[in-house]
Formats: sequence, C-alpha cells, structure tokens
Amino acid sequence: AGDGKLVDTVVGEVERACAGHGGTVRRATDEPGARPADLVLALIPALPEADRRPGDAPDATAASGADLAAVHAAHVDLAAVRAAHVDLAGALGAEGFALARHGQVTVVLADAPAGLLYGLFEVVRLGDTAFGPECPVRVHRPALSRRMLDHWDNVDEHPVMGQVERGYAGGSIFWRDGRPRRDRARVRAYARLLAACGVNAVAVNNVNVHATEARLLTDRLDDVAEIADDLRPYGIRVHLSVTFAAPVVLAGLATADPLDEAVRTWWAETTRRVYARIPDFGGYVVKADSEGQPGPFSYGRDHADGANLLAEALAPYGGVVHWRAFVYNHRQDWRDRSTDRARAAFDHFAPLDGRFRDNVFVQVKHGPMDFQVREPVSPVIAAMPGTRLAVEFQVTQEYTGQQRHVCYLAPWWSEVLRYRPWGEGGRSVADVAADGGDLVAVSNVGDDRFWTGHPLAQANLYAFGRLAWDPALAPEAVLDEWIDLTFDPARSADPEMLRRTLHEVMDDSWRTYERYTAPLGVGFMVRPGHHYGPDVDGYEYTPWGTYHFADRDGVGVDRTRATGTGFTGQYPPPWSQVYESLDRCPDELLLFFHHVPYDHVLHSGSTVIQHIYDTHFAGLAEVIEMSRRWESLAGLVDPAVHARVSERLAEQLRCAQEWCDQINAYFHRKSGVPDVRGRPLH
Ligand code: BDP
Repeated sequence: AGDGKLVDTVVGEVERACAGHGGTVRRATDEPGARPADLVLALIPALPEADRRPGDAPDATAASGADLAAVHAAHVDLAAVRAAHVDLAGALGAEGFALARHGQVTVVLADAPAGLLYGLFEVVRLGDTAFGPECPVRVHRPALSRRMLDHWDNVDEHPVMGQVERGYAGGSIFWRDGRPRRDRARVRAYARLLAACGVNAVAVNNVNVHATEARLLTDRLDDVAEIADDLRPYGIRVHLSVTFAAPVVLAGLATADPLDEAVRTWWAETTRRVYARIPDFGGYVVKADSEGQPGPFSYGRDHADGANLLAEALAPYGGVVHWRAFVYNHRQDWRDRSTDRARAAFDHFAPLDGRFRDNVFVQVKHGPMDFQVREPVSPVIAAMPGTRLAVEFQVTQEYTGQQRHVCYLAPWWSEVLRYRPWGEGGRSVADVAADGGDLVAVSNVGDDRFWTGHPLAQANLYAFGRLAWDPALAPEAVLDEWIDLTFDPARSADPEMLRRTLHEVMDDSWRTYERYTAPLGVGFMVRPGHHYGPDVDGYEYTPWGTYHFADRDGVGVDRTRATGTGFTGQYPPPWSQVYESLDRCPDELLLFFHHVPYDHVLHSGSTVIQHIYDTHFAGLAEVIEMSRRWESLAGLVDPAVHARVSERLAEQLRCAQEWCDQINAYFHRKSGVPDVRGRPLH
C-alpha cells in the first residue's frame, strides 16, 4: 500500500510540473501516443523469464508487486533500456535510482517506487541540464539508509520551553491546540519538502516526554497515525519518542524494570497495537536517565537492558530503537575538578558495546558536550564497533544563533563526517554511520511562513538531508543546489550577482559565528537557560559541567591524561596523542583540551589572548559586511524574504557586537593584556 501511494505521489508530482510548463503526462495504461516523451520514470521492468540467467538478481518490480512503470512513454522500449543498464538490475535498492539518457529521452530507472521519487527530485535539481546531452548519467544510492529528523515538538505548550523545545520557527508543524493540526495541506507540503531534501524518517515528538506526549503511544495513537498518513506518500516513516516509565505512568504497573516479566509483556502488547494501527511505524526514540528523564538506572539496570527491552518488542515488526547516549550528571559539584561532562557518554556506553540487540541504534551527539559551535568528534563513535550507531546533529540552531543569525552549518557537519577517528587511512565518521547506522538531526522547522524562521536557515535543513544521502558532497555545492532551488537565479535580473552574494553571505557564516562567540573550542559562554547571547561566566559555577576555568593567568579545560580529566584517553591513536599534546592539538580545539596561559602561542603565530581579540573584531566586521551584501540584494529576491532576513541581520549585528564587547572586555580584565593593535576593549 505504501509503495502504491509513492507511485501516485510521483505521478502527481510529474503532472504538477508538466502542467506548469504546458506539458502532458501519459500513464502506462494510456494508449500509446505518437508524441515523444522528454522524461520517462520507470521501475526496471522484468526481463522475460527466457532471458534471465542463473544468478540474475531477483526482479524487484515483480517482487514488490508494484506497477511496472510510473510514467511510461510508449515509444521508449523499456526492455531495451534495461538491457543497456543490465548491470543495475536489482542493485539500486529500495531508494536508489539510475539517471540515463536514452536517445533524446531522459530516463529514471528504479527498483522500487521511492527510487523514482528521489530520481524525480534529482531531475528537478538538474533542471534543464537533465534534458540535454550534458545530463550526468549515473547511479545514485543513499549512503545512509535512514536519514532522520527528530522534532522536539510538544503536543501541548510547555510552560518554560514553549511548544517546540529549542524551536525558533514558531509553533509545531504537526501539533496545534493539543491535537494534530487541522491544516493537513501544510503537513503534506512539509513531507514533500523533506523528501526533496532526502529525509525518510521523522520522530514527531520531543525526546523530553511530558504527560500528554506519553499518551501518544497508547490512547492518542490515532493522532500519530494521522501524521503517518500524511508523511507516507513521500516515503517518510514515523517514529515516536517514548518515556521509559510508560508502563508505570500509562498502565499503572508498579515498576518499569526492564527485566520484569509484566513490563516486557506490556511493551510487547503495546507495540503490537501500534503496528496494528500503523503497519509501517518506524520505532521508538528514548532519552533515558538524562536530564531528569526516567530510565533503567532506577531499577539497578543499565542502558543495554533498557534498550533491549524495547528492541525486543519492536523486533517482530522490523521496528528500531534509537537510544540516546546523551547521558551525564547535570547535578555535579563544580568544585570537584575530577568530573568531566565530556567523558560521560563514553563512560556510560563504551563498556556496553556488543550487548545491544541488532535493532538498537545508540544515538550519539556528534560532539562529547552539546552541539557547541566547535567541539571535537565524540570518542563514542570509535568505541562501539559491535553496536549500530546513529550520529546526531542539531539543525535547530540552539547554540549557533537560534535562527536569528546566519549560520550555514554544512561545513561543520562535513568536517565531522570526514573526520577519521583512527587517523589517515582509517574509516571516517560517515563510514561508521553508513555501516549499519544512521544519521539523525534535531529539526529546525515550525509553522513559520518560511518554515525555519530565518529563511536562510532552510539551507541547513536541506544540507542535512543531502549530506545524509551523500556525505561526500561539498558544502558549497550543496549550497549551490539550495540557492538554485530556492531563489531560481536564472530567472532573476542578475543571476551571477544573486548567486555570488548568497555564497558570500553564507559559505563561511559558521566560522564567522565561531569568531565572535566562545573562542578556541571552549564553548558554553551563553546565557543560561535559553542559551542565546553572551554570558561568559553564566555556567561557570553551576552543576551543568560546562566550564572554561578562566582566571588571571589563563583559560581552558585540562582534559589530558597527564594532568587533567583523562578525556583524551577515550580516543584511539593517533588522536589521543594529538589531543594530549599541547604542541600538536589543533588551534580551534586548544581550549577544549588544554588550560593554557594567555601568552601561549598558537600554530597561527598569534597568542591566545591576541587571537581572542582579533577573531572577535573580525567576526563582528564580517557581520557588518554580510548585512551590507544582503542589502545589495534588494530587488533580486522576494521582498518578504528580503525583509525577514534584513530584520534578522540587524539582530545578528546587535548580538555580535554584544559578544565582541563582552568577550574582549572579560578577557582583557582577567588577563590585563592590552590589544597589540590598540583597539578599545572596555
Ligand atoms: C540540549 C537542550 C535540551 C535538550 C537536550 C537533549 O538544551 O533542550 O533536551 O539537549 O538533547 O542541547 O536531550
């Protein structure tokens, strides 16, 4: 049924596109017509039995029972096309596709309907190029089979966090007034947007599961089914965040102990009901024993016991558990320097490697702390070879400007995905995730008219989906695609200037943000609670484990084995040695790993204190330049988009000035060292 819907979706999309250009669509069932087709989307047709050779892949089309061709021009001999691409048969998988030129015709071949959908979006990306001799003929398959967004959406408004936790784009796209929102067209448009980015799984509620949201699993299941119905036609499966305490809070059981027989029966039975209602349900997301959420620790059990309980319930239906590794003590004693929040995920999870069931994905934030503008890659990613890992990014800009600042995050994610935890020649983070794992990200979408509050933040959503499909894509190339699809420069009065200026504003915006905020990887100089704007000491004497240890002599966190918390020892060589060494540690992570005097000289040749001053002035200057560039686009982009971005840039400029002033003044006062260039530091 799901596949049939996908074929309808593809046909609908093609019809819509053709209508816009005065074209027509013929279906396979139509009478063969004389007019030649420009585009053919076809499931690879079956070879006649007689032509099959022993060892040929089983015919996916026949196996799926789907229609042979979604769109089929009678004059194209699909059997001939297939023969020309015979090596592809059965190799494209559930979502892959081949783009080919057959005479004058562009052909998208797929084994299964989702491949046609993604193939169609590729044709859209290519635009006119797809219909000419330059059309790149090649096979596309996603590197990651699950490309997932977690919505931190509450069904009800939360008194402190609002409806969307860390959401900066209005209310929830799924939920309104305590129910699925009535405007289903918007949800369907969202599904289409996600499919165009390549996303194929969505968790529809917050990882912090409050009372109403807990019930989505049981008596509010119809609400989830409604959303699943809207996402399914675009190949997107629905997942649900559940509370580990569900047997107690929903069913009144005396315990949620994962080894208790009644608890296991309850999860099995509850999960059976979920699948009876939503047969293609994806699975559960769980934040357990973290920041106040319940978990197996209450019963003297560990995370493997907890995750396996849910995995066992889901296994008969092919469902999966995303069990988050974001577990740390958020009530620590800041006076106790032996504790280190960076160590926590590894300390909790690495010893459990090999104990998780096959349908458990341990979901680990890409850095050891919490989505700061700069962190090293989490050592957990290299520590669990016997476990499926889901690497988690944060598309919502909690710590990167909250969709009031331009901050294109793809260069950052790309660095993380390309990082090789075992050194040159070893596997990359992308390889680890692709090897039976996932990529997951926290969504930045709400019911805002531009989806993401800041119109340019859409690029982050797009880039996440594209990098999850192909982690090797260059961030600038992804941005180029997004600019084409969003602004259609070819139709503007000055295509060249529009494209160039958008690149100038966005390409390096993450590094610009880094320059005017917390320096050299130290992180967390944000205002406590909402995490927006500077507050250098805001978290310094709190139980959250997020410190910079600045005093009159120096700054940074000593995480070495020799004299610090020993965190560097969680990495395999060569990185354990690189990070341990003051000489070899990369500049941008220096204060994450080392406590150094202000006159410590970086590889760049600058001292730490001068680097702080220089980067803060530079970051601020770049924001001024960014605003000027954006203003020059007035008349070249939609006035409403232009106005919204201008308004946000004004706030970004105000805030960058505030960061620059406070960080520079703070370190000037602590260190007493003046700026060698004599600029005022206050
Ligand atoms: C932190 C957020 C918090 C989330 C938490 C998480 O501040 O709102 O609940 O991450 O990932 O970054 O669970």
